[in-house]
Amino acid sequence: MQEGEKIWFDGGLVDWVDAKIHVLSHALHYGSGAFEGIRAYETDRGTGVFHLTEHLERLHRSCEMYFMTVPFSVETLAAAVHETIAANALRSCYVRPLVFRGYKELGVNPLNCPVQVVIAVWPWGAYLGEEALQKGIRGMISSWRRIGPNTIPAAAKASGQYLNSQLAKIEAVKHGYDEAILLNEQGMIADGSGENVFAVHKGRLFTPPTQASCLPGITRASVMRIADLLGYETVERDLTRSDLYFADEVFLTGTAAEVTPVASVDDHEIGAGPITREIQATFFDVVHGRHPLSAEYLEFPVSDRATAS
Ligand code: PPE
Repeated sequence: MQEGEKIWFDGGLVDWVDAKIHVLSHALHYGSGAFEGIRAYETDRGTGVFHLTEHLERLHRSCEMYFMTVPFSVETLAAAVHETIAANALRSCYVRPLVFRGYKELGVNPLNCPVQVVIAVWPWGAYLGEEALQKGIRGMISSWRRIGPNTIPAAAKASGQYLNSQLAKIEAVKHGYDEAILLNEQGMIADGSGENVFAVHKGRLFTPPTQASCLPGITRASVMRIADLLGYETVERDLTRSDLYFADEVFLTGTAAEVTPVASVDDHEIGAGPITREIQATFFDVVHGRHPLSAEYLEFPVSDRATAS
């Protein structure tokens, strides 16, 4: 990770090296946090943050699941994100807001622990490697099942969820694959360890519904809209692992992963196909401010908005 200058911590900027917490913080022991992954992209109008408000609204919802009252409004956090990007002099970056239970007492009951908020930004290139964006990754169906609606609900992007993702990712990497795809308890495709999954079959897109225990991805929703504009219908329905093996194309979506083709699943060759490429190219046009959807999807600091109008 490339070290930056400043991190926003509980209401103001502190030096990167001073953004520290106590080792007995509740979140460290029990996973009691919720976070977001957001990307900011360089455009002709300056740095635009992709779906900033929507990400922060999801963060507020994730916290509500665990009765963590976020001490800052979505508007305050949005301004803080722009402020943190500017303070680190970055034109494009990954943005990581994290809300967590801090230091007061230990024991599973989190309710007496303070709720703290940090926002960090850093440059983060292609999540699964530059080559993956072109050629696609090697995916593996994990032997680990995805957390479910009555264990740890996927709809809240909580820190503790990612132990499930880590088990799957470790298994995939140790077996020589790039990424894990998890099935839910019913045996249907749920999610990648950090991405949503799409299959292309005869010119139509298929993706698991949110009831299948996938994260309701913001990139997923954006890609469905982009696909629609390009004339491709998306069907949300349960997918089996063989639906992926027999698909014409498979790709992953996520803030970090953007639109990444899947070249094979469990060694069944699929290859990066033309519809994935078209959607990926349009997605990059949108995020870099070169598409009619950019105006709706990218958010700029309020002062820039005033200058631009
Ligand atoms: N599923 C999972 C399990 C997931 O973690 C992500 C995001 C998505 C789907 C896609 O959601 P969205 O970003 O709203 O399109 N994963 C974040 C964290 C990755 C990490 O390694 O950290 C991300 O992409 O920022």
